[in-house]
Order: sequence, then C-alpha cells, then structure tokens
Amino acid sequence: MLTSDEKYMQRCLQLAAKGEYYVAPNPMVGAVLVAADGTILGEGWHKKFGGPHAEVNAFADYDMHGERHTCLAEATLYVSLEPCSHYGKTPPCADMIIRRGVGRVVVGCIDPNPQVATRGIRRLQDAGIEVVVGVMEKECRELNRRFICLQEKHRPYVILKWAQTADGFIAPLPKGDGEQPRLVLSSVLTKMVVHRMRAENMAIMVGTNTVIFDNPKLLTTHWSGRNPVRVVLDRHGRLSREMNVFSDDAQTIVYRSNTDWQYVLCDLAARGIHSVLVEGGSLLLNHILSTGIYDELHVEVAPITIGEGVVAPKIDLPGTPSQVIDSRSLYEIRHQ
Ligand code: AOF
Ligand code: ZN
Repeated sequence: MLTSDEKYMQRCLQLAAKGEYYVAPNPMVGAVLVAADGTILGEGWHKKFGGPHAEVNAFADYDMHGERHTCLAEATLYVSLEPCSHYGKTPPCADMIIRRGVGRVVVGCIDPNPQVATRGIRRLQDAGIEVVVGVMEKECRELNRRFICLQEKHRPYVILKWAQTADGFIAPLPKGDGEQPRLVLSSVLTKMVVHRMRAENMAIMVGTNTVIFDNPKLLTTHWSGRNPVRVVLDRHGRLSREMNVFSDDAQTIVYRSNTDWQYVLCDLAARGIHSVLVEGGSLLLNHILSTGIYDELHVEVAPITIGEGVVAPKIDLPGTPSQVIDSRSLYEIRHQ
C-alpha cells in the first residue's frame, strides 16, 4: 500500500514523464499541489526545454481554477525533483513557492545540478516551510537517470544495443569481396522499440564499419519524437558525405583523430548531451564493453540460427536458450 505522500509523488512521476521527448537535457519533472483534505488543487510538469518548470505550471493550473482556491498554508506541494534555487532560463522555483505561502513541500530527489544541490531545499526550510525529502527517491532518480548521470559523472548515460541470432551472431560473415550480406533480425515491433529508444536518447552512435556496410539513417522513422544527434567514428577518413548518416534530417558529429571512448564521452558531455545509444557494430560494442563505461545493455535475440557469422559481444543473458528461441525478446540489463 502506498502512503498518501507516495500516491501524490507517483502522480508527479506520471506528469513528469509527459515531458519525455521535449525537455532534454533538462530533467523531466512533475508537481502536484494538494489541499489539506487531499484534493488536488493544481498539477504541472516541465513541458519543454527552456519553458516554465513543473512547479510554475502547477501554480498556473491552480490559478486557472478559482473554485479550487483555498488557504495554501495548509497545502502541500509535491515535486519529483528539488525545486531550483538559481536563475537559469527561468527564475528560481523555491522563491516562487515561498511567495505563494505553501506550508509543506515533499521532494522526490535532490537536484544534482551544482547550481542547486540542496540549496533549493535549504531556502524553503529557511523560510519556515516543512520539507520532506526522498519520497519515492529511487523512482524519481530512475526517471532522470540520464540527466543525473551527466550531472554526477560528467559523462552521458550510455546504452549499448544490438540484435543477435539465437545462436549468438550479429551478422553473417563478410563475403570474399568484403561485402557484408544483409540479415534482418528485427521485427516490425522491435524496430519500433528501437526507434523509441533513439527518441529517448540525445545521441546515437555507430562505428565506421556499420556506416559503410549498412549505410543507416539513424533516425526515429518508426516512432514520433526528435531525431538524436548522430555520432560516428572515422579515424581513417573512409566515410563520404553522400552517406545517409550525413543527411539533413539530424546533426552528425564525426570523430576523426581522437576516437578514444573516454574522450568521445567527455566531448559529448561538453556539448550538453546527456545520453548516447550505441547501436554497433561489434568492434565498437566490444571495445566499450571492455572499458566497463556503460550503463545499460539492450539485446534483441531473434528466433533465427545461422550457424556461423560475426560473433555477438559476450555477456551473460538472463533466461535459458529455449526461452530465447521461442520468441523475439528484448533484454534490458542495468550495469551497476
Ligand atoms: C525545477 N523544476 O521543472 C525543472 C528543474 O534553465 P532552466 O531555468 O530551465 O533551469 C534548468 C535547471 O533547473 C536544470 O538543469 C535542473 O537543475 C533544474 N530543473 N527544476 O525546480 C523543473 N525542470
Ligand atoms: Zn525550477
């Protein structure tokens, strides 16, 4: 059973998620203003990057509904992230909450942004507001794991993703002429899942061979949402501008001289990119796996066997091989 604080925080999380494709690299945040008798007086979420914060939108909702007006000294404001205390693109939410005279604030998790980092909470407490911190903290941090990773680790959140056959190959062996025969591993459904993942992340990255052999567009064609920034490596200058990855549909960053994984991550972070989805090929994936610098793995296992081919990166997949063969499965593994 959820406590009543958890119930309203869960609502904040629902609202926050509505900003999913529009707020990056800002966090997704939801806020709910609740009267002493439990009535919801106003709801809001951070709708788009550069726009008003969740708390501002919750009070705007409250202002629009005169019939809900009540004494805010008895009301509680729930917010999934600590209210900000700094002037960014918008003024500090903590000051606005104090001006509104709310008696109690419940915060999901602390904002790791060094410009805030508990200053918002302290400002509310200094104004005499009762503040509760850490209600559904795990869920609140989970929702913004990309934003939090960039703030705390100063690198983007890294998701490795590949598709493989049930017998562990990601592609057929190249032919004698160096051509890579094509093998379709994805279904209509898993393609949508992958394009949704692309929309959820700020960048998508592939190695040079993948660009040369597959000539992918790396867009979100099968899901609505923004196209991620495309990131490709081209140490030996083998890519040509006619390739699909250089189309006008999205920005493309090419690393030529320094393709070291830590350098790439550092540079993406400096560009404000909070997440990168790495979609292959095997050289790049194996290299990143060997560094241990990644956060999630998504492995799509197609119910196909080919006997020989380019071996998929070796990881311990959950589930037995028979479960894997029965249906196309998308595994998600979090790396600690
Ligand atoms: C909140 N509520 O809904 C969000 C917060 O440039 P700005 O003014 O939009 O500030 C962005 C920073 O504010 C962001 O990095 C994060 O620390 C915090 N986001 N804070 O109180 C919100 N989105
Ligand atoms: Zn704010």
